Amino acid sequence: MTNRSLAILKPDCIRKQLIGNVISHIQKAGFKILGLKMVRLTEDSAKGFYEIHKERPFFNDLIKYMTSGPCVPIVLEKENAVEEFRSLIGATDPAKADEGTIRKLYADNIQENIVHGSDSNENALKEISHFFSRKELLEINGWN
Ligand code: FUP
Repeated sequence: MTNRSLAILKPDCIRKQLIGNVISHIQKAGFKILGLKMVRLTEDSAKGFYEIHKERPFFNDLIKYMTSGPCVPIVLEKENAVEEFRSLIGATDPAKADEGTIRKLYADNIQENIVHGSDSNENALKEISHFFSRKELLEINGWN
C-alpha cells in the first residue's frame, strides 16, 4: 500500500552540507517528495515532537541538539514508505547500521545521526502534522 513517512534532515546534516546528498539517496530509492521546508525547532516544539522519549536519559541532550540549528522536514510517499525509509536510513546507531545506509555513510554517532524516519503509519501522520498543515500539502501539490 502507498503511504507516507516523515523524514527530518537533522541539524548535523545541514551543518555538514549534506542536504543534497541525502535527498539524492531518497529520490534514487523511489520516494516521492510531497512537502519540504527548512525550520528551526523551538524547545517546546522539539519536546512535543520527542514527547515519547521524555523520561529517557538522553532526552535533554536530544532537545539541545535538535534545536541547535535548522532542520529540513520532508513528507515522503512510496509503497510501504515507513519500512522502506527505515531500511534506507539504517539503525539509530550508525555504528550498527548496514553498509550503504544513509546513517552508515554520513552519521557520526547515535545522537547526531543525520536523519529521522517515522516508525509507524500512525506516527507518520502525527509527525507530518507537526510540521505541515493539511492545506499546505494540498496547495503545494496543486490538488485544490
Ligand atoms: P529512530 O527511530 O531510529 O530515530 O530512534 P529512536 O526513536 O529510538 O530515537 C530518537 C532519537 O533519540 C535518535 F535519533 C537519537 C536519540 N537517541 C540518543 O541520543 N541516544 C539513544 O540511546 C537513543 C536515541
